[in-house]
Amino acid sequence: MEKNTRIILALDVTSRDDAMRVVRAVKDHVDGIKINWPLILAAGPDIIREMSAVKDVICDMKIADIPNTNRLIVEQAMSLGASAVIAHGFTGDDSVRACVEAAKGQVFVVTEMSHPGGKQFTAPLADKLAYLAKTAGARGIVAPATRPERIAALRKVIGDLEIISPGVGAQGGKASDALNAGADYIIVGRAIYEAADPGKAASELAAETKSCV
Ligand code: NUP
Repeated sequence: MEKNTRIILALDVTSRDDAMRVVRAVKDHVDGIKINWPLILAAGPDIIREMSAVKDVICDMKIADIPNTNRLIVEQAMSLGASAVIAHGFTGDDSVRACVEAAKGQVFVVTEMSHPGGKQFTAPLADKLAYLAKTAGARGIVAPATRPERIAALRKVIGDLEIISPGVGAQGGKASDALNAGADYIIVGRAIYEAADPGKAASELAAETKSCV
């Protein structure tokens, strides 16, 4: 994935037409597109292939199953053109390793989730989940822009693995805080695709990210 604006678009719209409209407007201001269940269920899995022709696609299926099922899911996502997938780590070392093997390393492991409920169960385990990502050979972790101090702490656990960080905008996090705390990319959904002018929203955000370290 290019590292230019360091913005990954969370394309959580629920029709192919909306997806196309938003991507057309913002493609010059984002480095990648994250696709989650709402769009996959609304538009069908081929949307992964279609979007991967425009930008690198991260499939955010939050894969959380036994190793064999994880492997099957990842193989399908990668064969549709995904560049990387997002998996949960609480399923354990073997399940994460199955994803890593099937994705040839291109896995981001969820650590502490960005929403308030993320503090309940994921926060107490986040350091262990980050360590698991590192030891299992993942590409990186997902860490909360809503709590930049946690990005900095998790960075210490993972060294030079990548951090992608959701929670900017609609969830209250600030792009520059997340990047300055050590995130490689921010993930932004509603603040872009719900804006009256998504292209303008993305370009303004890009001006902010470009001023970061
Ligand atoms: O901890 C997480 N928080 C989070 O918001 C892990 C995620 N993968 N996400 C995803 O990031 C969420 O599912 C959504 O697709 C995106 C954030 O969207 P928004 O809050 O910017 O609209």
